[in-house]
Amino acid sequence: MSAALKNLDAYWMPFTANRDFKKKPRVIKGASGHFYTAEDGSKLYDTFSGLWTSGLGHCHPKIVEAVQNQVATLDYCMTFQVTNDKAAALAEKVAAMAPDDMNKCFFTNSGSESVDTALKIALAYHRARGEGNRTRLIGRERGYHGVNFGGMSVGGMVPNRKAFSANLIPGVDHIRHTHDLEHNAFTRGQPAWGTHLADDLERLCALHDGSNIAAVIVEPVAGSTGVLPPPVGYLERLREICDRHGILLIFDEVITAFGRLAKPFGAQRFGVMPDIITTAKGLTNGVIPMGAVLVRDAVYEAFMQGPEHMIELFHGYTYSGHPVAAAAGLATMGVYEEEGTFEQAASLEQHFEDLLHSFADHRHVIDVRNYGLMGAIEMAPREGAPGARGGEAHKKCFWDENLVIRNGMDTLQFSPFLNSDPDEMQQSFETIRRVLDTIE
Ligand code: PXG
Ligand code: PLP
Repeated sequence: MSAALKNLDAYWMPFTANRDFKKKPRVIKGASGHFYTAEDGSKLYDTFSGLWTSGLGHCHPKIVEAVQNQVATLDYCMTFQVTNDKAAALAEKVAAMAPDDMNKCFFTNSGSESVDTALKIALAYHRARGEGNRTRLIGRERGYHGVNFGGMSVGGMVPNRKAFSANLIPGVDHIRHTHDLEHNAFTRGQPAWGTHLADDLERLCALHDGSNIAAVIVEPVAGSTGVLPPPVGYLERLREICDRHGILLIFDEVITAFGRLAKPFGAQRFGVMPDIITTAKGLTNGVIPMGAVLVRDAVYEAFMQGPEHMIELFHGYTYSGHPVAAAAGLATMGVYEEEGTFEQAASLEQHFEDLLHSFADHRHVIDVRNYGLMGAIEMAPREGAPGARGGEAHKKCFWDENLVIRNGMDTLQFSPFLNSDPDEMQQSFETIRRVLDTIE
């Protein structure tokens, strides 16, 4: 490590095996396009677009320029009772990209904040309409909705919840997830089996009475848990059940928005209209932290009553609508349009799917899943050591092959750049196969 970085003692790294990492650290100090640069100057190809964040590649010159200009023009501006031109322009831009009558945009600083904001909007919406009895929130097993208390509670990631079990917010239930190897292994795209699992929601409506349920939150394609595309007709059925019972449907699109599914929003790809959409990540290409919650006109209008001088929603973050983040967001939306990024993402899907599914014959592999530019290769766990095989694959790629991949336990996840070079993509999968061949 460099002289300046003698060790990482002071640094408590997020979602990391700290002791293991610090035994043999390798720190990134730069990035450009599709590659990171390590401290020793070596270049690492990034198969994960940051952390699902950076679909346009790293240090895109147009976004860099916009951020540099903005930070020298208006570095910060309160957005409570005052606001700035960039936040206003980005809200207009993103609302215009959103489906149908989803025209209002509330800014946050991350996906976790977007989720907690959406849950609060859902609860306050029903109360504003005189249905304050609608307090229950429904999530899904294996769902990931960030790490704040609301999102953790509706989320279904067991290790993320385990230490906080007694303090999860009350009044939350979960429908089942849709992962079933017996029926769905090696499906390309949406599985045909599993649509009926949406009926779990009907069961919870019967149990609690639907009139007590405020909202259901799902990822259109579950990402963090290892890429679970929705069964054919599943999201449609959730929408129908929500309509029947007056429940708000929230799509958590922190991963699926902004081109990952070759459309501005997954809602458009699936043709299913939610009431609220949460976003982050691709909103600024990961350059500056920012999230946004989009709501349909009817949701917003429900709040716009009472005396006009009064605040309608007692919620907001110091950095909601930060001008530098918003400038990054505007530049990102500009590049998506100018470079035809979403069309480019669409044109890469078949190649990506074929590369992923070429692993179906590998001795370790028990499932391959994909949708849009989201993909996963699930390996069988090693006897008595779940996660070891995936961890070893990650380390070998990182250390021996200068390739950054992401593993959740024994599932390798892929989030290629929306503007990937097909040959680079192929090369990265050839490397991964070589690595998987060498590990037990
Ligand atoms: N909702 C969804 C659907 C997400 O994917 C969040 C909320 C939380 O966003 P923030 O910005 O607070 O992290 C996410 C984040 C992985 C991985 O390995 C995915 C996420 C975060 C960390 C790891 O797939 N997604
Ligand atoms: N804690 C204290 C003491 C604060 O004053 C504030 C904001 O003013 C917060 C927490 C919340 O911070 P943020 O708005 O950045 O989420």
